[in-house]
Amino acid sequence: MGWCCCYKPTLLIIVFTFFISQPYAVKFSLPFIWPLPAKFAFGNETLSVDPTLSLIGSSANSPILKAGFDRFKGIVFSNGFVRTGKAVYNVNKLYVVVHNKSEELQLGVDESYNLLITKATGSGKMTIEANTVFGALRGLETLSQLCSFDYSTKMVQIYKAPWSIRDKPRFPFRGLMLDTSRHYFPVNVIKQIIKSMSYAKLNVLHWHIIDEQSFPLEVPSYPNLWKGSYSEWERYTIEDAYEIVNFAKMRGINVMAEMDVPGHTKSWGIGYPDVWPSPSCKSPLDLSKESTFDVLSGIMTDMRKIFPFELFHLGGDEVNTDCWTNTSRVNKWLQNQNMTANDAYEYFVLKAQNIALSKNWTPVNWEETFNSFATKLHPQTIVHNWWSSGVCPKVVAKGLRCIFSNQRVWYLDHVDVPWDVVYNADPLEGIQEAYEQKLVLGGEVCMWGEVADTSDVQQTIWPRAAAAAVRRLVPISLDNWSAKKNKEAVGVYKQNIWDEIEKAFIIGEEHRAFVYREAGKLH
Ligand code: CP6
Repeated sequence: MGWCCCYKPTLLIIVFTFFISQPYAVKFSLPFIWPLPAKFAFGNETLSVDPTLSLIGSSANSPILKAGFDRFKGIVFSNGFVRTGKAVYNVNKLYVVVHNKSEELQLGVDESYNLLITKATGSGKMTIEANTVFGALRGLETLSQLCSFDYSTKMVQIYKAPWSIRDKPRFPFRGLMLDTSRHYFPVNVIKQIIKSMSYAKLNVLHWHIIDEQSFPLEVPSYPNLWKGSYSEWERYTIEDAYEIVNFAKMRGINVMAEMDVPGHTKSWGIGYPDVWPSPSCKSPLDLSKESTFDVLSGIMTDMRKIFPFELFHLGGDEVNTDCWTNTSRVNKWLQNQNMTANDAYEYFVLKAQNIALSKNWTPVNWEETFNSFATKLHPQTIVHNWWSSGVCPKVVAKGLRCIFSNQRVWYLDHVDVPWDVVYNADPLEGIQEAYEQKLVLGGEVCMWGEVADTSDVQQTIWPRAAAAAVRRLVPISLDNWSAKKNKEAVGVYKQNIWDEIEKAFIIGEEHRAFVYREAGKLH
């Protein structure tokens, strides 16, 4: 006999009702905004929000803002209850002021906003003031997290009003890396991931498109490259890529594409075997042929049309040069050039950098390039830490910019890294000087794809990616909110995320069934 039989059902109902009618925000004295804004103040009033809430202000005709507002309403009023004749609401207008009309999304775009929720601002008006439309989107995200549906009044309410919030991110680069080479993710799953990122105010999707295992992207200049995809149903067309970039931009998220060279490239040779040093030794790319660099240049020319973000990731990690020294033709070339294997690695990376620079891109490279030939890297290079601790302090000491992704704390594929460890990491660790701290653009959590597919990728990313997103706020040493309290707050945020996790799972399963069905036809 279970323990609950000892209790009268009425008692259970009373306890249950108490829980439902006491929203979290009332029970705890914490604003459940995730990540917490830079500055905020609140009162003790409850305001109700009209389901016919309208967007007003001179920026109300910006398509990005309008779409953002529609998404906001979809989330906040998702319960299906509509305005009734009798109900009186405290707030029926959202006034948005955007000072700068440019809607170009680049690194360092102003994402700050002020959010004011008070009866005193007019007749039931809320105000978001931002310098750019992307700041206004961040304000909408914060506002949506302050709205909750109250089951007793059947109204969407804002507790603890009036609210005054002034927010701006601590870092211009707050990334999530997705690897679509080890496992293919359908476009709609990538969109789910992008949606989830917007809830945590992450602003860069680092798309590790290609690797050894598969080459899923269409490249018109070299149309056989995507022969290296897993199947014709596990590919991204140019249109798919545009769609992803645009979907992200509507949410204030940049897409940083990666072409990881010269290692991690075996899949290139399925369409163009000439890029392999030999049919039995397939990576790194054959640097002895000029045609190899024509392929690089062709890929970059085509990608440049799709990816407007000024940063382009050239990889450069884990290069094993054995195929160069062990292939006699390539080895002979090295000797003629008077190059050691390390010289050759440097030669390749710098040549790839120059191609990227000629296409008006800022090169990003994994840390091995810095560890091997720091002073030779182009001064605009952004070094991406992953392997060891203390890399960013060395990078900024040399005057270069850095992105923090220490694998011990921010590699999401390491499923044994717990929430607290992700939460407590800080990109500025070990860097004291303000002018050096400025060179750390931010951080990125990495979701490597060997061990995750559509059925579990979202569950592996969240909620730990949201824990890293908190570092947009303050360094841990100045954090007024204990990790424990913030953990309670993540529960609210997870409701949004769970929806997207579930959708991504269903889309993935449908796509898998589709691929099996289509592939079945072939046999
Ligand atoms: N693929 C690529 C990977 C990794 C890297 N680059 C990787 C290495 C070690 C770990 C996790 C991921 N799978 N292209 C390193 C940047 Cl532990």
